[in-house]
Amino acid sequence: MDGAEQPWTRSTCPYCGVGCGVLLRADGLGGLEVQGDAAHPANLGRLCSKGSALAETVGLDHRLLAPRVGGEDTSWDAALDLVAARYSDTIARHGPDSVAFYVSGQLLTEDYYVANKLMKGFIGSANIDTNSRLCMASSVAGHKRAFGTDTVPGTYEDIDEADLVVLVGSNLAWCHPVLYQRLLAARKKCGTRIIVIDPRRTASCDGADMHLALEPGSDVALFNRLLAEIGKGGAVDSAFLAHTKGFDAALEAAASDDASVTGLSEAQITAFCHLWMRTERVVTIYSQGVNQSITGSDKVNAILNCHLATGRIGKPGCGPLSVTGQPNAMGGREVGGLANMLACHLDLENPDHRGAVRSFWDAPHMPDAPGLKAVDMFRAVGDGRIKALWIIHTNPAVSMPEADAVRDAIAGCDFTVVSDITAETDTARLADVLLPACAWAEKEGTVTNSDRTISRQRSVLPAPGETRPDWDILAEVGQRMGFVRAFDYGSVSEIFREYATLSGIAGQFGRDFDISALSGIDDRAYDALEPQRWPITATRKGGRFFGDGRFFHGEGKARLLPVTWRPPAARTDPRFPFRLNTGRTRDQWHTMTRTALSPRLSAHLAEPFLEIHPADATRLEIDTADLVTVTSPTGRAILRARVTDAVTPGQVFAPMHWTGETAPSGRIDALVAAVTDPVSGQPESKAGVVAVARLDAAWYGFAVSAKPMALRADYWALARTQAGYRAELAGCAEVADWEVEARRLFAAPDAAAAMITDVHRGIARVVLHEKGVIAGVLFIAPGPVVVTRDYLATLPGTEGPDALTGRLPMDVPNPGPVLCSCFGIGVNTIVEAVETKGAVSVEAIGELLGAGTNCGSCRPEIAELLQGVTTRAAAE
Ligand SMILES: Nc1nc2c(c(=O)[nH]1)N[C@H]1C(S)=C(S)[C@@H](COP(=O)(O)OP(=O)(O)OC[C@H]3O[C@@H](n4cnc5c(=O)[nH]c(N)nc54)[C@H](O)[C@@H]3O)O[C@H]1N2
Ligand SMILES: Nc1nc2c(c(=O)[nH]1)N[C@H]1C(S)=C(S)[C@@H](COP(=O)(O)OP(=O)(O)OC[C@H]3O[C@@H](n4cnc5c(=O)[nH]c(N)nc54)[C@H](O)[C@@H]3O)O[C@H]1N2
Ligand code: SF4
Ligand SMILES: [Mo]
Repeated sequence: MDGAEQPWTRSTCPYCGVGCGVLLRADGLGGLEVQGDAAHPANLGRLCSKGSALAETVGLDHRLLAPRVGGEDTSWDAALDLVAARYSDTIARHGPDSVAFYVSGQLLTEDYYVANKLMKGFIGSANIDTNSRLCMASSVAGHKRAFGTDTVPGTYEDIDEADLVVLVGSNLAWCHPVLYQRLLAARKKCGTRIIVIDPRRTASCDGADMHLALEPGSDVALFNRLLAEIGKGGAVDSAFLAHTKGFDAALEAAASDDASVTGLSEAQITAFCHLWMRTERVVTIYSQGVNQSITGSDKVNAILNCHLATGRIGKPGCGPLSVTGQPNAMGGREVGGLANMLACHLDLENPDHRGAVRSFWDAPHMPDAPGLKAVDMFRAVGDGRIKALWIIHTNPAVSMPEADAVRDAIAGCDFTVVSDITAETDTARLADVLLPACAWAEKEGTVTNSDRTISRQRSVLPAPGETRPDWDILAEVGQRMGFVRAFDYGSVSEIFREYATLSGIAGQFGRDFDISALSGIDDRAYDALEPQRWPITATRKGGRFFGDGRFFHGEGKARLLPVTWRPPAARTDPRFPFRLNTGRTRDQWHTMTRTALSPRLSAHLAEPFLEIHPADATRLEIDTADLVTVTSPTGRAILRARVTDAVTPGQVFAPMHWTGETAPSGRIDALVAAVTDPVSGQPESKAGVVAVARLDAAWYGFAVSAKPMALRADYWALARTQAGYRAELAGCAEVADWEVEARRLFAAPDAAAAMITDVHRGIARVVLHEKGVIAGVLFIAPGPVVVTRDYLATLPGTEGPDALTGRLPMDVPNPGPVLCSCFGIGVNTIVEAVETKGAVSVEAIGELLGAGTNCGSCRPEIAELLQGVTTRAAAE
């Protein structure tokens, strides 16, 4: 097959909630070509570093290709019969609430619909919850309290048209990079002001007009001050207020709150309030710094209060915009994936809604009370109330708070099923039954992004091995449990039609989510479905909500809510003196099962780290690149120290990505307490408390190899490279013989060894050659290993004459750590361009080197580097 002659297929990126359109083409060799889709309204052709590297993540070597029971490959029939029998049997003996599904905002809408129908309609329990509980639950709760429904009012075009964009608890530059680039483009064109509200300085602060580094968890107090000022300062829109209730009570609560808990100066607070009030067209974008808090729902309502009081909602360039994290977080909300909702924004606890869904599904029994929310669900797994658990498309043994306890709970569950694309995850390793799912480019369906745009995912690669789409696996189990007719789906489009029809019933109840105009689409029209924003009815298509003042509470009015600040659940004390903040890095996706396959993406930040302020580091005698132990009341981690004033004293930040597969001591959720917002049930993943100390390591190591390594050390972190693998290591006990250890590590007992050792200085270097080329290189030092890592990483598979020196030959320039992952351009190359070639702007560097000109995700970092270099030059 000649790849070049294949037509491009339009699909959607499987990562973040921006929902970028991609063009895909199979290369005929099992691989994929990927481009941005210029015709998709979310990205107009742009992709970020993760989207650009998608082709590097579709290989099959890590894939789960057949069902497994008890670790042995088996047939689909055997595996599905077992799952159905164990579920039916458990329900018969212990009732429907003794079983559960834990699913994901990365499932396609059709997968999600089937899972929800099976649990709520046919098993008769509401024990289906999703990782969106860790992500969007507070926004859902806030929206429902304010609007009467879970609606995102605005659109991405509002970002283009706004005069002020406020980012609250959102590192948009790294987590929604294409939207961030869109914001920067708007700023370039019309001077949009940007305010970032985040306890730490992030890449999103680069170029912002104001960064308010507020105390963690104090957002309610800040927005309450804003509301109080709005009340005083005449920014109230009285005509719009007629469409709302609760203004006086909300204002009274706001006025009683104390903005000093934000830790911001009066001048900062006043400047923020004035800019916000003076600017009519303001969009407030918020994300996990808002949602992942025990006051997450209140934070959301404090923000919504300000938009409602000023009528800045549902109009061009105005409004609150909760950006969704996962590609189908929004679709999951629409389809009723959370334990307290029904499909199409219908309410589980409303008897009319329940009755309508039940008769539509012809369901035997429907639960009338919400099921267990994620944290409670895993507690129930732990104490034996849940006896059968099916985990689909998520990795809770890593991503749930108190992850060690969750891991133990899953391991101890009577019967655990995991559907995944790989068996190599912390969760999959605990499963009794492992079901192989088709991956992103192999399956069909729809997703909804942050601005309600529904897009198609389309398959371009054949389903490898025995893999099947998630909806198909779920429907098969439903049928084998005896619900033959309800789950007799022949295709994904059939599920979509059923769902669209149900949304029409929701529409008759006056719900916002109505796509009933699509209920009759045939397979061809479904195949050709263009990206479009809901609602999609005979009379209405897309657009904004609420500009007309019509809301979804009883009398059609919105609610302003009286809220007041509460501190995070955990308090720092002398035993745990630091506030632990957690979040994301630019080039990794969650638990790294896909992005870590890409050498390019792995080059950005290759191991788990802890950002700590220089003052704290000095006090604790921690140097940059030291390893530190981080201890909380629930767990312990070892991380690499990154000494930086991006965090304020007393606060530390760690990424969420590393796992038992990539860095077992870096599982940060082991340290996060499972405390939740009482309204939304969302855990407080951003405000733990920890102690930090320098690790008393006997040795530090750095290794590169052609094949996977047999890593065994107190600390290790593994990453892919173009030539194979690289690993950071450290141990607290002396090692007697480094050659023996290297042979074990690289599984190369007969390799030829070249070595340098200096026992007194604690230095060892071992290079192993097999068949004349390097199989592995191990460098050991008493402290953090100083070596040109990027050079060493190129050596496996080469003759590598200079390997023992660890230094580049004189004629090879050292590019330094990779900053631009699209073009693989390192820090040193950029610095050189600034210092010797006069490239003094991000644009000039782009013209000279290409860096930052593809996805743009690294532009904030280039700007920061540039500033550092030019400041240094000025000082010299
Ligand atoms: N590269 C990358 N992109 C992603 C993902 C990924 O894994 N990798 N995941 C996707 C998903 S599912 C999600 S949910 C989104 C998340 O996207 P974001 O929410 O933007 O990302 P986070 O890094 O989790 O957190 C955002 C910021 O909240 C700040 N914060 C912490 N506490 C507070 C507080 O009390 N108040 C305020 N105002 N801010 C606070 C943190 O310092 C952090 O910078 O990203 C999506 N995009
Ligand atoms: N400390 C801390 N913890 C957090 C957060 C935080 O900010 N801080 N953020 C939270 C948030 S917002 C989120 S969204 C969660 C995310 O956390 P998770 O959902 O646990 O993380 P993922 O790595 O996205 O897990 C997806 C799994 O699905 C598998 N998979 C991929 N494609 C398919 C498919 O097509 N079908 C099936 N069946 N499986 C597939 C992947 O291999 C992977 O194992 O983490 C939460 N945890
Ligand atoms: S911004 Fe990046 S990760 Fe998000 S959808 Fe677009 S290409 Fe994918
Ligand atoms: Mo998320």
